[in-house]
Amino acid sequence: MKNTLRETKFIKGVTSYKSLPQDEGVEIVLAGRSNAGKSSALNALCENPKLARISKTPGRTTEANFFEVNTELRLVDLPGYGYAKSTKKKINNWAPFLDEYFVKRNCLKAAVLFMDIRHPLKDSDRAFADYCLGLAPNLEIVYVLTKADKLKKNEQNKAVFFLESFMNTSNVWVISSLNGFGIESLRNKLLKFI
Ligand SMILES: Nc1nc2c(ncn2[C@@H]2O[C@H](COP(=O)(O)OP(=O)(O)OP(=O)(O)O)[C@@H](O)[C@H]2O)c(=O)[nH]1
Ligand SMILES: [Mg+2]
Repeated sequence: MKNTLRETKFIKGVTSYKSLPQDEGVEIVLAGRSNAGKSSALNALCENPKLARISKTPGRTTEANFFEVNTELRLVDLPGYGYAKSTKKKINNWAPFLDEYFVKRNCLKAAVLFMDIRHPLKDSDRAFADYCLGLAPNLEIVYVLTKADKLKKNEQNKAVFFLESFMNTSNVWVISSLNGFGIESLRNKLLKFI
């Protein structure tokens, strides 16, 4: 089957509410702790290793990077949180824009919460989930456990069970951007929001 996400293009990095693209179509934000593997996942989903920059230094992404899949769908790579050392101040400065974004953005349909499968649901992940649902109660949160290649199957299952039980959800996806595991399923899930 043709991969619709293959045509995805970078539109712009945004640091203020006023420079957002038009509030139309569907927007999905990609969030997670710094180094969780958001940008790698975006590249794997779009089959384009050059699309989003993969950080060697955690906390490199400081803007919300908007990517256009097609006229109907945009993906937004948010700056990583939870990495106190590098960009705490910048993220604090940026937070007012994020507040307004979550409250007002009509086209925003889902937040994909990326977590390293070896460290699911850190305090900052729970705080982020509470934060978005507080501002946008109808937002769907899609939980994605990344770097599955780092764990054996039974250990992966434990992480999934923990997440499902703790968040009382079955909206959990396991991926590896390294070997492609789960990427197609997640891609199909995201395309259902259109
Ligand atoms: N083994 C393995 N490593 C991965 C995988 N996905 C990402 N990584 C590595 O994890 C590191 C962080 O990946 P990024 O995709 O840049 O993470 P990010 O969440 O975008 O990070 P920030 O932009 O800093 O918030 C890189 O060294 C990646 O190569 C995976 O599926 N398996
Ligand atoms: Mg990134």
